Amino acid sequence: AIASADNIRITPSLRSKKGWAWTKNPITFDQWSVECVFKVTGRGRIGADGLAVWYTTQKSQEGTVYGSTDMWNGLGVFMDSFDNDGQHNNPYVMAMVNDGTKQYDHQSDGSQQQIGGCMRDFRNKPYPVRVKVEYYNRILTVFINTGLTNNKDDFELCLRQENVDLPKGGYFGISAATGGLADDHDVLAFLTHSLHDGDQLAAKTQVSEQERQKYENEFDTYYKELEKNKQDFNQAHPDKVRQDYEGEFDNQGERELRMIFEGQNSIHHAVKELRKTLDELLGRQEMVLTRVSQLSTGGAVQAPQGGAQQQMGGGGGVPMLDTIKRHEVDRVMNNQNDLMQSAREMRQLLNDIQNRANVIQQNMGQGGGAAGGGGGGGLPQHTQQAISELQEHMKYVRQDVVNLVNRPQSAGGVACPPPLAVSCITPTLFFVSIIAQFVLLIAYMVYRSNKEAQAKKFY
Ligand SMILES: [Ca+2]
Ligand SMILES: [Ca+2]
Repeated sequence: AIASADNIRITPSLRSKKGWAWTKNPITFDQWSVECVFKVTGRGRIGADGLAVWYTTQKSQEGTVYGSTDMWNGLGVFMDSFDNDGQHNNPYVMAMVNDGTKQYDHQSDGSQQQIGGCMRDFRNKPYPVRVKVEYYNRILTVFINTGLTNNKDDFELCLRQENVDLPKGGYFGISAATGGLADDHDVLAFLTHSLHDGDQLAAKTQVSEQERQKYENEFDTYYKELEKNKQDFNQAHPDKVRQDYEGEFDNQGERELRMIFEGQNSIHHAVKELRKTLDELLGRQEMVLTRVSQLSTGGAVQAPQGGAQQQMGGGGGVPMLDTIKRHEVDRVMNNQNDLMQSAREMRQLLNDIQNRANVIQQNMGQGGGAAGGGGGGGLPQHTQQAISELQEHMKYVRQDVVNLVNRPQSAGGVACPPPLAVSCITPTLFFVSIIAQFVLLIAYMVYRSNKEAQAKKFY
C-alpha cells in the first residue's frame, strides 16, 4: 500500500499487485460499525480483482483472498470486481464469515459461502463509494453507497443477516489485489465506531473523560511536531513546495466534468421528485375512479377532496355516454400526442448527452495521458465545443422536466361549459386520469433511459 496526503493506494493499477492496511491494536468493544470510503478506478470495461474489508482475530499477511490470507477467522466483506464464474453478476458486494477452516472459493466467486450479498457497480464512480458494515446484537448489516451522488448518506441496504457470531477482540483491515486486469484501489477513509446499549454507554463515558484529556494533549504535541517538520521541509526544499500546490487546482476538463455530474444529479433529483408527485397523482386518480363508479351506479356523491373542485350536485344517475363531447376527446388526444412528442425529445436529448459525455471521457483519457508527461495543457477545441453544447442541452432537459411537472395542472384546468355542471364532471375526471397515466409513462421512460445511459457508460 502506498500512502499519500488524502488516501491510501492499496494497489496501483498494475498486474498482480497486492496491498493491505490493518489497525494497530485489537478492538476492545464487541459491537461496532465501520465505514470504508474507497474508489476503484480502471481504464478497462472490466477490472480485477477487488477490495476487502476485514474483521479478523489476526492481522493477516499477504495471501490469495483479495491480497490477504485465506482461512481467516472472522468476517470478510468483499467488493469483487471480476466475474470468475461467468454468471454476469459482478461487480458484487458480499460478506463471508470464516472460522479459520474454510478456503475461499475464487472459482465460484464465493457464491456458496456468502452469508449474503448484492450486485452493485462500484467501479469508476464520480464520487467515492462507501460501504458500511454494522455488527450489533449478533446482526450483521452491510450498506452500500455507490457514489453516484455526492450525498454521503445515500446508503442502500445490501445484506442483513441475524445470528452471526464473530470472535471478540479482532483487528480491522483492508486489502486489495489485482490480477491479469488491474484497477487502482484507493481508500480515502476508514471510520470505526463502537456501538453500545444506553446504560453501557453511561458507565463508559465517565472513565473516558480523563483519557480524552490525555489523548488531546498527545494529539496537540504530535500536530505541532508535524507542522514544525513541514516547515523545516519546506525551507530545506523550496523547489518542491510549488509542485504541491499545482495538484490542488483541477484542470478545466475535470471541472467541466464535475459540472456535468452535478447537472445529472439535479436531473436525477428532479425525476425522483416527479415520480413522487406522480405516485400521489395515481393515488388520487384511483380515488376519483372509485367516485366515478359510484356516480354511475346512481349513489349520492360528495366532492372529491383533492381532485376536481366543481360542486357536485346530488343528482346522480346521469348516463355517462351523453357526457363526453367529441371536441373534448379531440383535445385529450392532442394533449397526449403533445406529451408523447416531448417525451421523445427528452429521450433524444438524453442520448445526445450520453454520446457527448462518452466523447469527452475518451478525450479526457487521452488528454490525461499527455498531461501526465508534459504540463497541464488546455482542452482541445472540439472538446470545449462539445462541453458547451452539452451544457446547453442540459438546460433544455431541465426546462422540459420543469414543464412536465407543471403540465398536469395546466392541462387539468380546462374550463368546462358552465351550464352543464353535472355532465362536465365526468370528462374532467376522464381527462385527469388519462393525463396522469401518460405523465407516469413519460417519467418511467426518462427514468429508464437515464438508468440505461448510466449502465452503458461503464459496460
Ligand atoms: Ca471474483
Ligand atoms: Ca460472479
